[in-house]
Amino acid sequence: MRILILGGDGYLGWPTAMWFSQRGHDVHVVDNYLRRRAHAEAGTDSLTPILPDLRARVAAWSDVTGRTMGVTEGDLTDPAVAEDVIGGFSPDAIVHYGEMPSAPYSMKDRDHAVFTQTNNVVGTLNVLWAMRDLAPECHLVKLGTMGEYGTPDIDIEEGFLEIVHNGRSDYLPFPKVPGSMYHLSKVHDSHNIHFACRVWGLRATDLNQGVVYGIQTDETRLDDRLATRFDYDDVFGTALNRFCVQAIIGHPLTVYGKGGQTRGYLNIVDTLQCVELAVLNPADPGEFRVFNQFTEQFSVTELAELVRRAGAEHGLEVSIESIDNPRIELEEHYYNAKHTKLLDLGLQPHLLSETLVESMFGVIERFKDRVIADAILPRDRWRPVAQAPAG
Ligand code: NAD
Ligand code: USQ
Repeated sequence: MRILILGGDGYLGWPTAMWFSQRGHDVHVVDNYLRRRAHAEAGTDSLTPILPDLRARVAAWSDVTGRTMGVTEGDLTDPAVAEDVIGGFSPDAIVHYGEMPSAPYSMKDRDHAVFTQTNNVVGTLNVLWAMRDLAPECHLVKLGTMGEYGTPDIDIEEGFLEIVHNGRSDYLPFPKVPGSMYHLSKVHDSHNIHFACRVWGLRATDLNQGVVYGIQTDETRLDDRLATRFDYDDVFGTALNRFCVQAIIGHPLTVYGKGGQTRGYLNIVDTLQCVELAVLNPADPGEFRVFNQFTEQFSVTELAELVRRAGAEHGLEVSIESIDNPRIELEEHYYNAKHTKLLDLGLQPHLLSETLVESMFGVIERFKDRVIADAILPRDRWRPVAQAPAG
């Protein structure tokens, strides 16, 4: 198949591009290096050293495997970029990772919030219009997030919910009550994509993905030059990845508030499997499918305890510290989200274990001299100054 990977320079996009290329697909990657620029501006960096740009990465990929990929360095918010690449490459499937993915980044201040929503919503609109006019048969596989649903006090369904109201019933999108300006951008995307399917007959799968952890995939292991980025800082690092780095450098694990915040999680190798399952089993024309993409749910405290146990196995003394929550979110809540559709398609989950965490420790230890310790503790608070706790 001809597969276009938007955001192909990112944590998930680069391993996905290699995964499909290794399996004989014709792959083209697009990125504008937003993630790299955001790190440069903040004085942070990936723990794993990565090659300077996509051209260098693709050259290394060719060197190691004899396979190649097309590259476009461009911004999806520019309609000409979306049109040129979608019209020129004529993809069978578009895997769309190309957005700003961080909740803390989107909540820093007004400018970051406006940028996040503009970047994500406009980029996706440009993709939808280019698909409508230039590739109407193509299947869009869009990375959304479990955070679109928020933490409602009822079970979370996979995208849609049967609602009975005043004696009538309908099958409608599940209510979305997200927890950040970033997560909101994904809700806006979902509505726009659903609209494009209903009105123009496009086909799309919205992957409501949980929090991803892990560093290595079969392809990154082939050669150090094929490594994907791995972030542990307060803005772009995600919970388990951060905790693993903290354990290795002897920093107390930073549980925000009471630690009862519960989310769906999955291994990066399962992201690749899920995306492949979605691509190989496309939605029908006019269909907007939603899959909840995670394998297990954990509270933050459960994750921290697991990392502490894995640390003990590894000879590390790991402490856990509850710190003032920089975010505004429920710290104790009900959470039960369905996630059967990808299992029905054949997903074989790689579940979280102390052994897996120890294998992450092994990679992190190799690069621990690169850790920027100042970037561990949260530097921004979401609460407006007027609402900050006294003292
Ligand atoms: P990432 O930042 O590493 O990857 C996104 C890539 O898209 C970056 O390389 C960035 O430069 C590029 N990009 C952003 N805006 C662009 C634009 N306007 N034009 C072209 N390229 C652009 O993030 P990631 O962790 O790999 O996440 C990938 C996708 O998956 C994101 O959409 C994110 O919201 C979603 N997601 C991630 C996780 C996770 O835990 N990592 C969980 C759920 C969903
Ligand atoms: N948390 C801590 N300590 C930390 C870091 C995080 O307690 O050091 C807590 C957060 O407060 C939150 C939970 O852990 O309650 C998850 O935070 P996170 O930073 O790991 O994940 P999140 O902000 O939700 O965002 C990440 C990705 C995003 C994706 C989302 C999936 O950055 O792209 O959309 O996971 S989900 O969480 O399902 O919405």
